[in-house]
Amino acid sequence: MSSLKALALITGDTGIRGSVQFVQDPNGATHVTGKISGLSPGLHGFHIHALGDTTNGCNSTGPHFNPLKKNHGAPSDKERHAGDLGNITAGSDGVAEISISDRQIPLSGIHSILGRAVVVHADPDDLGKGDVCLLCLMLSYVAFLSVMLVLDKTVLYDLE
Ligand SMILES: [Cu+2]
Ligand SMILES: [Zn+2]
Repeated sequence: MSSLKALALITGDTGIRGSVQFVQDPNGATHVTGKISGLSPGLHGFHIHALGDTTNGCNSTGPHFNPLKKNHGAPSDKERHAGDLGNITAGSDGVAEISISDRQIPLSGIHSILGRAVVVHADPDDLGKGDVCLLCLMLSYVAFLSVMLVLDKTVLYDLE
């Protein structure tokens, strides 16, 4: 079996740039690795949103990808959206290194994330522990500060 691979190249208005690679193992886990620079130091919510429409910033990418109709949570929670990848952390240099392995974001099949949006938020994700309104506020507030890329504009190919 070969692995599926997708690459998201991220550029933003304010000097934010980076790349995020998604590689799906034949056993089903998807490994997410990459580096994004130009962020403010600290935590940034990192999600797969349902829609690949980035014409109106974060707002047009819809809610978190949630094919199983669950509640928002942390990546390690049983109750979570498939798109809930938690937070990435930028150091004092504004660089976030990403290294995530997750079983709910396949690149193939009926719950595939291909064609959806990768969103890096300006603000931290409360991981479902806080107030729901705070999360909504966070999502709308970050619309024009978010960085995202639609996976179907990227390369999908087989690794031998
Ligand atoms: Cu999000
Ligand atoms: Zn969520």
